[in-house]
Formats: sequence, structure tokens, C-alpha cells
Amino acid sequence: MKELLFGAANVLIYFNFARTSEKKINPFYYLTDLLHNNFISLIIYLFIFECQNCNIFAEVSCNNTILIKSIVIIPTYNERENIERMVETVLSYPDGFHLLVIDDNSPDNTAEVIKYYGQKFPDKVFLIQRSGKLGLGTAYIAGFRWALDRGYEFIFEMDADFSHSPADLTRLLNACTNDGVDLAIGSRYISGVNVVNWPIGRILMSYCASMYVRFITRMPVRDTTAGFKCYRSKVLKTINLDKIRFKGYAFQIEMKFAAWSLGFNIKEIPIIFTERKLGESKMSGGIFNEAVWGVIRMKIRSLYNSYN
Ligand SMILES: Nc1nc2c(ncn2[C@@H]2O[C@H](COP(=O)(O)OP(=O)(O)OP(=O)(O)O)[C@@H](O)[C@H]2O)c(=O)[nH]1
Ligand SMILES: [Mg+2]
Repeated sequence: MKELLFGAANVLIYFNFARTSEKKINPFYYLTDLLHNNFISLIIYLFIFECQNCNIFAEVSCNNTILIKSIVIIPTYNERENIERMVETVLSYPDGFHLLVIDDNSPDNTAEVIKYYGQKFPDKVFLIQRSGKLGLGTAYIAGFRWALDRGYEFIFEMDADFSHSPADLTRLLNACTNDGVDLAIGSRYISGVNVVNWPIGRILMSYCASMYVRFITRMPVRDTTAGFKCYRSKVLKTINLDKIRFKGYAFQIEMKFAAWSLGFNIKEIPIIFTERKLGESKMSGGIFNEAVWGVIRMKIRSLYNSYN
């Protein structure tokens, strides 16, 4: 679209230039005539400049509906069994989601699948391959920086294992585009407990962890550990990502806390969370320790150090 308008403006200028040159008139008249004739091109240039500022040229689909640039970031470690179906599913939606996978050199060669799709859809599927298992938090931060550098307006976090249903991406996007939300969270605990196939012990642990975080931070979010989100780019631009301390799963808590501390509008959207069917969990006991003490430290730090 942008290229088309640029082309039209340039063709207009070229013809007007040729026409004005033919007239062999005095230099002052020549200049004013040139400006006058190229007025339309000038307007087109201004229009392109304005639209670029508000990201309107992000992507235009073949049926000419303007789609705003959105990208789904998925960190992976040994997700070969899930990733192929996940890529196919995300690409099948009419919202035009792009996909960025951050793979930590998975021994099961998850990255090979993404490379295949990257070649098939070079404008839509991207891969960042890191040297080893460096943690979920650092994977997302690498992905955020990558997406911001490329002008994405809506940036999603989602697991590879279908615990988060990709069909809910559109609901999170709608909350941000229609309801003016800055951070939409796919929440398990906003309308009861919407978790399928987790043992009761795990549900209790997750629910109590959320209560604990709410109690310490005073943040009005019910599912504080949720990892299914849609950020408006301005949230990630405002948060100084260098100040995010958590490297593992508690990163999810800190990102919400940072967005809330900076006054962004957060909304929880009820989702149904389903236990993974394929592949293995990467959860470990260390995650628990990181969160228990880390949340208290995070709250104390926030009293004298802001996140921007
Ligand atoms: N790049 C990267 N991805 C990771 C790392 N740890 C976990 N992941 C991915 O992060 C997502 C969430 O991890 P899961 O193991 O599903 O953790 P969970 O959803 O909290 O727990 P379960 O699904 O119950 O096992 C998945 O897509 C994982 O493959 C990591 O160190 N690096
Ligand atoms: Mg999972």
C-alpha cells in the first residue's frame, strides 16, 4: 500500500517535471509552477508520513482490510510435538498474527520445525535461536526487543503447549483494540477456577501463589502468574526491560507488576487453561523459591526505584 502511494506520487512528480521543463520559462515562475503542479504529490507524501507514525501501514491483507501489526511470541524448550500444530493454528486466523519463536537450542530440534516454516512464510514466522536454556523471562525479553525494533503494535505472550488456547488470541486482541486496554491478561481465576486436568495440588499452589502476590504487591490482578497476554507496544516501550530481574517463571509476575506500577490499564479476560497433552513440563522447585522471596524484594525495590 505504502509502496503503491509512493510510486503514484513519484510518477506524478516525474510527469509534472517533464511538462514544466518543456515550457522554458523564467526560473521564478518555473519553481512556483513546479510546486503548484506537484501539490497532490506533496499531500500524498504528508499522508504517508502521518500514517507511518500511527502504524497504519503495518499490514494490509489481500481483501484490503487494514490489519494492525501483531506478533505472538512463543518461548520453546523441547516442544517439537506441539510446535508444528501451533504454527499452523496461529497462522490460520484472519487477524494476521505473526509468530516469533525463541528456542533455547532444544535437544529435540524444535528449531528445525520453525526454520521450515520460516522458509515457507518468511514474512510471518521468525526464529531466535539461543545457545542454551537461559530461562523463560530472558527469552521473552529478547522477543520483546526484537518485536519493538520491528514496529509491532500488539505483542503477545503464549506457551507452546496449547495450555493457552490460540483461539483466545483474538479475544485478548479485541480487549486492546476495542476497549482501550494496554495489557490484556488471559486469566484462569477471574470467573472461578478455569483449569482443566491439573491435579488439585497444582491448582491450589497456583491459586495460593496468586493470592500471595496480590497480598504482598497490592496489585489488583487475580491471575498474577498468568503467561498468556497481549501488550500494547507502548507498555513494553515504557518499561525499562533492563530493570526486570526475574529470569524464570516469576518474570510473569514482575511484568504485570511493572505495567501496573506505571499506571497502565490492565484487564483480565477469562480463559480456560488446559494441562499440556504432549511434551514435558519445565517447572521446577527453584521457581517457587525465586518467587517467594523475589516478590518481597520486588515490592521493596519498587518503593524507591520505578520501572521506567
Ligand atoms: N526459550 C525457552 N522456553 C522455555 C524455557 N522454559 C520453558 N519454556 C517454554 O515456556 C513455555 C511454558 O513452559 P511449560 O513447561 O509449559 O510451563 P508451564 O506452562 O508453567 O507448566 P506445564 O505446562 O504444566 O508444564 C513452554 O512453551 C516452554 O517450552 C526456557 O528456559 N527457554
Ligand atoms: Mg505449559
